[in-house]
Amino acid sequence: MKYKGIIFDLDGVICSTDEYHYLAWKALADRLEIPFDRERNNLLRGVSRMASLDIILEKAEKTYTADEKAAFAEEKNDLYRQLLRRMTPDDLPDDVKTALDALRKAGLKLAIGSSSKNTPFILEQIGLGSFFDAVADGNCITHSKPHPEVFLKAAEMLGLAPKDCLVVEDAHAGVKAAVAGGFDCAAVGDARDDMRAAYHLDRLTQLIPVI
Ligand code: B16
Ligand code: MG
Repeated sequence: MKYKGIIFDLDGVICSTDEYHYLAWKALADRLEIPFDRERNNLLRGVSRMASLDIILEKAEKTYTADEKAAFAEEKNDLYRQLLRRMTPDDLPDDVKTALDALRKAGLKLAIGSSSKNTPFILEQIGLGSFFDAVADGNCITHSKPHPEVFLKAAEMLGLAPKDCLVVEDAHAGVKAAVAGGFDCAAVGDARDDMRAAYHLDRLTQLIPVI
């Protein structure tokens, strides 16, 4: 086999929480009368909560204090978590489930590498709370993507070198992070055509012939 482990991004790769991020940021931006649409939302993929807020506030007409910004981030996260509460194992797409089961059966170690501090909650909601061999997330890093820290941490938790792991990402910031860390990357979704990725996939089951 070409790889010993696969590190999956969470939002936008394993499940569609990216839509919930959009709805929660959109509600905040509307309240503050700041222009925000799906195109700008794509800039937030893989980027930490506070860095995402800074990108949104670039379009604001006034500047905000650190305390105001902390309150905005909390307001967005509260709304986002209300939306996450609706998720169930039915929100795990069939194609993702089939791919995860086939890759595990093939003997690969499987990990999550996500910028999200809500990762443990999301994995519980979709029935994958104890599925992965390692989970590196926003709670255990100091630099968010495009810094490679989260993927390096996941590889270390798996006991594997970056060259033996494939990263699966939907964000340009995530593809950049993977390549910076010395990983091959399979790009899906919004980042599918990112030229820095080694593979460009429409569905996760397309990983099976790649490995
Ligand atoms: P939270 P990923 C990222 O997750 C999201 O893509 C990004 O939009 C979000 O701002 C970030 O997590 C932080 O999420 O507010 O839940 O800590 O794509 O790296 O799995
Ligand atoms: Mg993502």
